[in-house]
Amino acid sequence: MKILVIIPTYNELDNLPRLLHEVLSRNDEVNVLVVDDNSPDGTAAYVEKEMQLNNRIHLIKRASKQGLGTAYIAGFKFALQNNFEFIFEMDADFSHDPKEIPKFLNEINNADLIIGSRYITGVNVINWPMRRLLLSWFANLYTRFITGMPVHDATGGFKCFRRKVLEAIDLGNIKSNGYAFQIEMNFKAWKKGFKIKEIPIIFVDRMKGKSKMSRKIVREAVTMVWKLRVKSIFGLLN
Ligand SMILES: Nc1nc2c(ncn2[C@@H]2O[C@H](COP(=O)(O)OP(=O)(O)OP(=O)(O)O)[C@@H](O)[C@H]2O)c(=O)[nH]1
Ligand SMILES: [Mg+2]
Repeated sequence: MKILVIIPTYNELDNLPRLLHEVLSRNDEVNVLVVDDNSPDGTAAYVEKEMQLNNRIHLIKRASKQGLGTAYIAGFKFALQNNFEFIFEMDADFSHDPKEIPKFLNEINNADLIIGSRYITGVNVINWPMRRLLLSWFANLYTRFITGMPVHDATGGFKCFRRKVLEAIDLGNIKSNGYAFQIEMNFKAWKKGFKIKEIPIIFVDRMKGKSKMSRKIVREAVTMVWKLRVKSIFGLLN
């Protein structure tokens, strides 16, 4: 069983040392790929140092900040080239608890994509300001309504894909980069008939480092759900 946890980073030096330890120490079969966008805080240099001590750590260094979506696409391509079977998406900021990884691996036996969901058992979000929580919650209601996709947390970023899902999706044709990226991947997997399962997670707001959320990312998601719906109606989704 080859497992890869992809962690995109931009200035996560405050979080990454402990996160890498927690992810890698729990399961010998887990590899980690950090996709860093030339973080000014030296995140990549730290990873390079750790790579010398542990061959389960991998790094893709990109020249500048290019967004979460393209970072994951680069990570997915690495996963496919290197024969990984189970591929995780995970944030670096401890919003996603490494202890949950075994649960995902257990559930993926009966599904193709596992989504860690903040909204299937009430609202499992800790320390978010009410404004941010409402935005996320309504964004998910809106997404479900427009796309018809039976997913309660379509914007979440703690997920595990089976390799065949990533093989089936045209990664060169993924258009979105922020939260919309998560929606687009889920929607395409769902439309291709893959089995998606949501499992409850508790999401904790970042304690350290800075948020990279922006209005642009929200706007992108608002229009993307319509594009996905229209394309799928006309059979143009690939
Ligand atoms: N490589 C790369 N990683 C990014 C980029 N933007 C965000 N990230 C990483 O993606 C993950 C999620 O980003 P966050 O800033 O936590 O975004 P968020 O979870 O929506 O917002 P907060 O938790 O409030 O900060 C983190 O590990 C970030 O370091 C980017 O442009 N490039
Ligand atoms: Mg975060």
